[in-house]
Amino acid sequence: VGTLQGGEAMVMTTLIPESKERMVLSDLPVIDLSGKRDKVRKLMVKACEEFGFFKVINHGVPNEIIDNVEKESKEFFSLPTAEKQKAGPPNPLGYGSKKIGFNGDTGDLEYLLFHANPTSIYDRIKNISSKDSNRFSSVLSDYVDLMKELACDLLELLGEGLGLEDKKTFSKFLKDSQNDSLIRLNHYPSCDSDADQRLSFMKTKDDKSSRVGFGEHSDPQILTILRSNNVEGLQIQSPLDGNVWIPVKSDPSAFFINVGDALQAMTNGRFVSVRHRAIVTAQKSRLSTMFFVAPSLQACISPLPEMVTLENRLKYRSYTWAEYKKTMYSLRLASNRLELFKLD
Ligand code: GA4
Repeated sequence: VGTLQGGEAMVMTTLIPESKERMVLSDLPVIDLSGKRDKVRKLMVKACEEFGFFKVINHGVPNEIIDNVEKESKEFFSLPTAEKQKAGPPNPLGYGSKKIGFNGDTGDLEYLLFHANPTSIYDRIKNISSKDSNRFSSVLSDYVDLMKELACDLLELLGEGLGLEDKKTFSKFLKDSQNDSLIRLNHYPSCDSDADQRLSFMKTKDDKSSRVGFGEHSDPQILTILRSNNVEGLQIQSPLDGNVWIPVKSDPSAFFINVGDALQAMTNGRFVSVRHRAIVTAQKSRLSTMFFVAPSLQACISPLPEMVTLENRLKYRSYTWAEYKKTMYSLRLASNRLELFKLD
């Protein structure tokens, strides 16, 4: 993916033939945040409408903090299982391995999931004796602070880009001290385990031996900021054809942003909450960090009046974030939760 200076985004819609029948959309929007504000917000709105997904560069988050998070999470995941479990069972917050949610979903990963605030981070990791928990939690808290700042900027740019009367309409949810935002560290072990090696003689030429790290889903929150190490794995569902998965080239120096269900609802369907998944094919293990921007439990999510017109009638009913969470935890990972809030 090439990048242009000054807030240019390049949406290359080069179709690369994978086979005669299948075409793959290979490149996704890249937005240079050091560009002119007016241009940046227009490109962001376009990306959210077309893909529900974009990559940001020149984001201003210092490399040192990003590297610290990667180093600390690598160290954490290499600890003995009993130590990692001291972060608590995933109820849903805590340390989890293979199990996702409460309804039988599984994935080839282990993870840490916390509320994005210093006290809950520290409370979860303070008992991990073989790790300096003060350091681990301070690194994560620093990262969360920067993610909040970046998310506020992005949400305000989107508010402006949509021409909303109050540009803080979206960022207000995150500025609320009761916000339910989360931080998640995922570790996808590499694909070259002994078992894989032993099974390799059974593989056909077409079998690229990929495993599902985290199955397809959309994020329930407002916005997600993802960063991963230099290992591929993330795929987004093509907005043009639900059967096509677009591999996202890894870029450890960038952040990947995706629209969540709540932003789709508030924009009355103008922005799309993109379905995505993580695949494990690499010989190296993948580490990713996600910051999920969520409102407070009492917050009401409803289509903004500005987004409802005669041509684009009211699509979703209002809901509280608490109500949405209850619904999402009662369903499978791949369910289309927002459909249940759709008006006829
Ligand atoms: C998907 C996005 C976030 O990772 C997450 C996930 C959550 C979990 O792992 O506990 C969920 C999933 C996610 C959506 C449906 C429910 C809840 C697992 C699951 C089956 C933390 C989130 O908020 O929703």
